[in-house]
Amino acid sequence: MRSRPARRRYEFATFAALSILTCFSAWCAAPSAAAQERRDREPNSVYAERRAKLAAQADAPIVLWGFTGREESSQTYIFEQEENFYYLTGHNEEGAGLVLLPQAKPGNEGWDGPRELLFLPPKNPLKEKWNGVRMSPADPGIEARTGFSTVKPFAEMRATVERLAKIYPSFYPILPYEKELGGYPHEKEVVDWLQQAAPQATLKDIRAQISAMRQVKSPGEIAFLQRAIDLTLDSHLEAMRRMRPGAYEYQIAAKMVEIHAKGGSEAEGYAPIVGAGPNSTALHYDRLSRKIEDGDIVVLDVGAQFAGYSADITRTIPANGKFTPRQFEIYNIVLGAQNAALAALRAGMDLCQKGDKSVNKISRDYINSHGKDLHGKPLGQYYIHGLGHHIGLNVHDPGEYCKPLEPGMVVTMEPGIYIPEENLGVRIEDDVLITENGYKLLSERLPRDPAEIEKIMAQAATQRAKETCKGDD
Ligand SMILES: [Mn+2]
Repeated sequence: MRSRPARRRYEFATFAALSILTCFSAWCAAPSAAAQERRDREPNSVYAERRAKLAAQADAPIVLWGFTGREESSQTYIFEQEENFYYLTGHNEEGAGLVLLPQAKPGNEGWDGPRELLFLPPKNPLKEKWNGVRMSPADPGIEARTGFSTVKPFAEMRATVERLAKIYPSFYPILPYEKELGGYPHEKEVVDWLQQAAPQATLKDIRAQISAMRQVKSPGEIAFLQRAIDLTLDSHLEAMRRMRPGAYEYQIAAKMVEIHAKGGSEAEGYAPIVGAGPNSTALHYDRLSRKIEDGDIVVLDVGAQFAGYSADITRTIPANGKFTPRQFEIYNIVLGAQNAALAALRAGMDLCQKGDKSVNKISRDYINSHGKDLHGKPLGQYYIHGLGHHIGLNVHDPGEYCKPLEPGMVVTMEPGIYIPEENLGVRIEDDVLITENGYKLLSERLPRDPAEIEKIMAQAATQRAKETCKGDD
């Protein structure tokens, strides 16, 4: 699920305290690593290829900003780059800018400067004492490190745009969504700035072109997604083993987050959802405050992020290890709907609401033709969201639902039935790579079969009982 990621952060206070402490140590004199860089990223050549591919689709300069680092005032906020900017640069620090020129026209176009420019904030030793080391334009080897042959101080970005405005009648920023009132603040800020620097220029939107590229994943992106998914499968297996009446929802979530972090995940892909009993019917339930009761069904929608890429996995399990007959019935209808969609899934199909290519419709038809609610009505009315969405740098990556799926796309398959009247919600969510010949279930290792889930839970309960006995001796 999740429409926008609400990421869980480490405590800023601890982070700041550590920064201060390290400044008194020898590290302060000779800092070795940039604090914000990701542990893993793709090679610079991959980002450079993306920029070239994007620039080839534009007839005017593309002008983008990364996030400034002032996007959130929360004390637990840790910087994470604007996704489109990251996709094109692999740069994960605050206050950067990017200008990409279109392919040069034959003859003298009036510009003999570089065709790609990265702008970074200047070195600020005082700030670095608090926040750690950042890359800056004057750093030796900054070109090789960033993969840009031209790296300039951010303050020079405006003069560059002013010069370009004399040559090009238009620019390509990412325009704010019109449907949002005034647009997201970041996008609006860039556009305001651009209109001041180049008041005569026409602004065109580059969002669709970047979004289309982001939908088809590179081998490196697929590898990162698989890492995020593998950690998530580990945490879900552990949640199945630990689940029992008396535990609190947040305790289960905390264990899952710990497993992600231990395995190298830098953050959660989204705020964990662990919803027991009535909470199983709230799609994005995030209070996690309920003491799980005997007889509850528990929806666990929890996913790790690795190197910026988010898994999105949901399992639904019985709190006491055994589905009631009604829970079992509804679970199997959701599973049947997922299997029906998977059976038809391949390139060329889509996630549209309607149509004969829609795997979404296949899952909905299955749910409407199996089982009934307490009033004898079909269950489709309780399937209140779509079958799936793209995942990637955002857990809800860009992607048009009615566009045919292509090899290299990674989407979720997540039918669900939520019946508040019965305190019964079931969602099963897996992550799938579309391939040339069909699809690959990237989350296959995590059981979906209810008998298999009950077996894992029973084995863990036996083990727990043994350990309790030992403790008594
Ligand atoms: Mn999802």
